[in-house]
Amino acid sequence: MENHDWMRDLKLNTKNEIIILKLGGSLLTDKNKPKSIREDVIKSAVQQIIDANVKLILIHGGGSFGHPLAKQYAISKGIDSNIKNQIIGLTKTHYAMNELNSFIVNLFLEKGFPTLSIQPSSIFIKNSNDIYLPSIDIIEMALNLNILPILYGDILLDTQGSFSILSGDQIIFNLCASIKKFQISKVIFTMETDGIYIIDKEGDKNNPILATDLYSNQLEFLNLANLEQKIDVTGGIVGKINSIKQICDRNIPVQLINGLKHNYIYKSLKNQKINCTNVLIDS
Ligand code: IP8
Repeated sequence: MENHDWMRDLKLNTKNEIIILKLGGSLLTDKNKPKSIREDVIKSAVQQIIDANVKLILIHGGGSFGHPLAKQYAISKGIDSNIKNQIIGLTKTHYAMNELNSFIVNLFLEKGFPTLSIQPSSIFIKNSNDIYLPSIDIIEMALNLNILPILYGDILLDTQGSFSILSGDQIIFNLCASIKKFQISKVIFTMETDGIYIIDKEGDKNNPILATDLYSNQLEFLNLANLEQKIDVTGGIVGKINSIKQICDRNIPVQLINGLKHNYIYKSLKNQKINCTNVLIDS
């Protein structure tokens, strides 16, 4: 019999694994109408997370809550005295994100599921181009207590006397770099499509195909099909691919799934097979 490394198996099985799940803002809200919630979609996502009952960190995006205000007051460009009421616009953007977050947190509470809402603008700091997370302790302590930490795209204050927007994707990347007490088994991005669509070399431009399994080193060479930009102040599909690359550089696989498809969030959390884009780590 082959010499089996049981100790290694044991270590693998007892790993303290967590998943990071991002619910995209354009999935949760109607981007055509400011501050409009897609209640059925959010309720279904919350129920699937509760049913899956796995250790995770939940991040949600801004959609029609954060993005229109961030755009109106040019928050991501930083302080600008030419923009009337920009500081009040900054705080309005933060408040709008809190409103969306409270709606989600309340749904968990109604079902008796413990969550802790963590305001990213209170724990992240910007210094020039760098984003810092001085302490990960609160998040790790919540996970230890089996409380679901929920974070969201937010405003970001800068030590240089300015500010910016902190997207859910930037939060995820920082968490991947900072979490030490848990092993992140994968990051799931939930969107309104099945994943990344590409056009084959000789392929028909009008007939894009879903890239189901990709290696992270293929990401920069993709012939992307879904390039259309949304109202997103933080970057569309190209921005998403950059975030995925950074996560994969930390040896964490990424899955892009359709949050509108029946039970896909549940199935992804339970590692069941679904039609989606899997970004695997190249060896
Ligand atoms: O939707 C942006 O977060 P995202 C948050 O994850 C704001 O990019 C405040 C616009």
